[in-house]
Amino acid sequence: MPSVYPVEESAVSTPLQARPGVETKRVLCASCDISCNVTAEVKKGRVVRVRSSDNPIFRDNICMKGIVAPKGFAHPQRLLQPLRRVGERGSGRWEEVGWDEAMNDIARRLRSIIEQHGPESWAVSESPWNTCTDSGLARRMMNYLGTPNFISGVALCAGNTAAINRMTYGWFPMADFMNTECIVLFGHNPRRNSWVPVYNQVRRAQARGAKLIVLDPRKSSSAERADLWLPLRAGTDAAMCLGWLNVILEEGLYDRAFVDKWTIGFEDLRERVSEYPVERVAAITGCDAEMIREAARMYATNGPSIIPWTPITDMQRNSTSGIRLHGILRSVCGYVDVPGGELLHGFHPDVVPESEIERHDVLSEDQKAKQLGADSHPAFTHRGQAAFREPMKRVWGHEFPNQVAGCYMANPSATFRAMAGEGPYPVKAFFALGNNTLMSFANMPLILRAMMNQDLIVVHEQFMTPTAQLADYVLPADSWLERPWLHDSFGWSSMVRPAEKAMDPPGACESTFSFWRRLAVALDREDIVPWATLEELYDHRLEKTGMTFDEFAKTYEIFFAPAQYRKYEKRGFATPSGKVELKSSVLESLGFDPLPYFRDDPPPNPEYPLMMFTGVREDEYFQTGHRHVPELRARKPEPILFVSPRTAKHHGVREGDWAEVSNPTGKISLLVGVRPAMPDGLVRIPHGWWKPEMKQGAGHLSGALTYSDAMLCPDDDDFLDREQGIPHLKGIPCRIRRLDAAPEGAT
Ligand SMILES: Nc1nc2c(c(=O)[nH]1)N[C@H]1C(S)=C(S)[C@@H](COP(=O)(O)OP(=O)(O)OC[C@H]3O[C@@H](n4cnc5c(=O)[nH]c(N)nc54)[C@H](O)[C@@H]3O)O[C@H]1N2
Ligand SMILES: Nc1nc2c(c(=O)[nH]1)N[C@H]1C(S)=C(S)[C@@H](COP(=O)(O)OP(=O)(O)OC[C@H]3O[C@@H](n4cnc5c(=O)[nH]c(N)nc54)[C@H](O)[C@@H]3O)O[C@H]1N2
Ligand code: SF4
Ligand SMILES: [Mo]
Repeated sequence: MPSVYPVEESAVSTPLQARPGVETKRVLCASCDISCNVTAEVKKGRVVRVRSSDNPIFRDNICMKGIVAPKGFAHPQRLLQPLRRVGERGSGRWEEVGWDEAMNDIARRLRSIIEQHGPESWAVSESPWNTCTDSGLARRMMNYLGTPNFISGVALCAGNTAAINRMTYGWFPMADFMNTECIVLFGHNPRRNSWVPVYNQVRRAQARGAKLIVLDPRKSSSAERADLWLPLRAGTDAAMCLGWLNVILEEGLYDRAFVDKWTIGFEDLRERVSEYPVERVAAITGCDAEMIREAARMYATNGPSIIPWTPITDMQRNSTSGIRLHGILRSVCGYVDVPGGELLHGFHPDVVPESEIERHDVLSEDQKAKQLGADSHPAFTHRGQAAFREPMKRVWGHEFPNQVAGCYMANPSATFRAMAGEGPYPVKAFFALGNNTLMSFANMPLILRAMMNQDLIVVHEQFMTPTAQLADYVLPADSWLERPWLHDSFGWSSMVRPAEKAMDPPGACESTFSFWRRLAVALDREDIVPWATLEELYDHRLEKTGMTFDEFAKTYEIFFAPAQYRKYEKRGFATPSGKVELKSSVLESLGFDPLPYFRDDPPPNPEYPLMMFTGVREDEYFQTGHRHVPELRARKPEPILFVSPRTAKHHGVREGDWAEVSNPTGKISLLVGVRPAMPDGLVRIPHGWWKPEMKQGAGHLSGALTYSDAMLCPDDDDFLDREQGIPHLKGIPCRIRRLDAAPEGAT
């Protein structure tokens, strides 16, 4: 997702290298969430090959998931027709219906649920990088119909970070890889087949002499190439940052002029930070004190430095403090909105942002107040973000600027509880678009109960995922090769990139745009989605450029607003004080500690002596997807956990054994991989495993109950971040035991 391209002005297209009989299209790969510019080769109306872009800016950016996409989308298991459930929920029996019939019935049932329980009884989960063409329409539909209960995969990844970053300096910044002198990766591990553009930029920066600091409990491939590797204990990132700040403030390595003029709360921060002397931080993190000092000095004196956004901080007990601490480090060192530092872009001034399509102004204050989780964990809900309305308008020209879809969300755990009948009011209708909800949050047993308790579940999908298996309607989705896209970087940067449609969708597959348009029409509310086609909506968003989408896509591969630095000198920061809030007035007014802190693990439980973290991002798959693609599956047929040789020995497991990992939340089975790079006592669990070839329907769910990491992730208070209510996925007690027999479905 980050902007890692060496252009600051709008860049014009490079001619495509055509081969005889082959048509070439410029597309954006959406097989993961980083959206590389790639080229699709089309023969007789079908994409026959995906290759890298001809533009030198993008040429190195492609991975195996992008290359294999045409085969993956042509797979016999691809959903091609709308399906309606027959029999019990999860019975695995379906009948084919037409889109019109499906949408009319969905509209009728949704209307009746809303009449009976209120609009807030309808919740939607959607991940923007999968649905792409939504353009903010899910939120728009929900806002017009009156429900605040939107959740998303972004609650655990970048969306929540966006919302928390604002608490410090009023926007979610983008790291300037091109000009930086020092890169700090808090756990993040981009590779050749994992976020390849970020990987390439880290390599390029290192090649021109930039330093690399990696903080990771295990020796990752990034750690191997780092100038400094700090093997911190999982889940202690916030404490590490407090230690760095201690060094930076004590040794006077911060940017005094910036701090004096542009920040508030510095003395309070200094006092808080003094509670974390390096020796204490060394004890918490398990890292050498001298190394902590060295890293802090390198970050502060070798600048401009960047701490590129990392998902690792998004998923910890101290996520809010951790994210804030990254912002505070950037700020006190003077790296905000300067070349080589972290840039506050704002939206592109000539393109209507998705936020404007979303129309958060339409949802009444009463309905906003009903957003699930807003009372206990408000940080990214409407309540938590309300204080930014005026400052955002002042600085960025929008009252509700959403970034990475994450700034006005309901809390996922609270939403699942309400769906299960354990909330302040019932949620009885649930729509999932481009999100395998059941497996993509914590406490899968709860999500399962929640789904089984619904009156209406609608899933818009390419494949029969475990989530789809529980639906009333499964509607067939198009793919990124089969639709145009106007990609505005999810509002994170001012960079806008168009993608051409390379081929027609197969069967009755349709886009998310089309789904929302159809729903609006079926509800007799065409006024909510007044654009008849996706292209019409894009034309509307591009009006200021004087071009249609078609013309725009032929002219630009990348469209940037000219870079401007230190914009705060004109309008201040988009915080209530107009300054960088080292002490957050917003957190304070919400009743939380306004200063960053470290909350340690709950007391150890001798029954669960090991710690696990989820997150092996396998090169072959994106999250819970892709397991059906034979070329990819052949490379990685089974889910594998990783442990150190000593831990394996101590717990009686060997390389290639099947083992059960369990804790009070649930249990799953995985193959054992013994890796010297793992520290003792830590178990690394792969995310997102199910097996599309296994039996479908409730009770089976194609192996999700046997293999999904979400079965092991708790969401009780000890394992939720206080301010956001985000689950701690980086340090969960567990135990492992060898299994005598392989589980069902093992190869
Ligand atoms: N091929 C492929 N690429 C992907 C994805 C995919 O599914 N497949 N997913 C994409 C997505 S959505 C994301 S979010 C990114 C995530 O990608 P990465 O940022 O690479 O995330 P992970 O692989 O989960 O973990 C990265 C590192 O964090 C370390 N780590 C674990 N716990 C902690 C901790 O508590 N603190 C610190 N500092 N480090 C810790 C792990 O040892 C690991 O080396 O990858 C993206 N790229
Ligand atoms: N337990 C647990 N939960 C996690 C994580 C974890 O490690 N553990 N990781 C978190 C992270 S980092 C992230 S990024 C999120 C990821 O969350 P998501 O991005 O929502 O990923 P998935 O849940 O795998 O679901 C994506 C689904 O979208 C479908 N899809 C793909 N393209 C399209 C399309 O064009 N249209 C439609 N309609 N559907 C499409 C795919 O088939 C797939 O089933 O999950 C988060 N949740
Ligand atoms: S890294 Fe791979 S899967 Fe992700 S967008 Fe790029 S080519 Fe596609
Ligand atoms: Mo992610």
